[in-house]
Amino acid sequence: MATLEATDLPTESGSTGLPDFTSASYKDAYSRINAIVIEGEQEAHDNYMSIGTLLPDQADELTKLARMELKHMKGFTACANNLGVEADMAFAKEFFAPLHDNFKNALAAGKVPTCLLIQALLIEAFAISAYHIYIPVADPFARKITEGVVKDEYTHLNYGEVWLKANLESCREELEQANRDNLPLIRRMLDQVASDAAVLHMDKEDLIEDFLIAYQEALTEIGFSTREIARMAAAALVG
Ligand code: PL3
Ligand code: FE2
Ligand code: FE2
Repeated sequence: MATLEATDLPTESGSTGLPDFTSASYKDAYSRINAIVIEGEQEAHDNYMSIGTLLPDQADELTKLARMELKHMKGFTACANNLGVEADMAFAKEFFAPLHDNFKNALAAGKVPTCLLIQALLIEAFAISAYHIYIPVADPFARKITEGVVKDEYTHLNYGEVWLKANLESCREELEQANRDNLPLIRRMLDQVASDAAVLHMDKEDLIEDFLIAYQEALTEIGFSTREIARMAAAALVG
């Protein structure tokens, strides 16, 4: 019978059910997960500033959202410092590269709906799910910071919903195409982060479930039908 090596299992400290935040395996996984979060917050800042160049009358509002992202980035940087971990930023840049390229191309083509779908819907729903699942298993310092951040991320998701809802009839097809192009990337990113997340006691199925709830709720709010949403979600299976 195959046996699991003790080193393959997430470590635990005492009887709390929480991971051992001081173990080498925890710090190793945290160096990549934390870097992903820092890079994600930095790119979110840059993306909202970029969207503001396409929507000049929204620039002030978007600058406010962007500032919140920088605050998030600083908060998560403090989380790594607190644990004595150095974030692996090269890994994180590569992790985001495909999605980042799609955003850049959409921006260059002036495609506001695609930019908003990538940043305000997909990335924010991904962040919301990750932060939800992380909060109960985080160290006390990081938990407090993450609880504050997750509230802001709903504001960002809501910003995208409001704009896309108001413009749905002129951008329905673009959104369906943007979903086909980018949802498979999110699926791949979830797969890539799963083993490190497990070391932090974050479950992959929980992450997927929470992501799909946030994303589907957003699409419903924007005005897509149940059938259209099912078709859009299926893009993650075939992509
Ligand atoms: C936009 O506001 C934020 C974009 C961030 C993307 C987050 C990706 C999350 C990957 C899994 C992280 C678990 C949470 C750990 C926090 C240190
Ligand atoms: Fe953020
Ligand atoms: Fe955000």
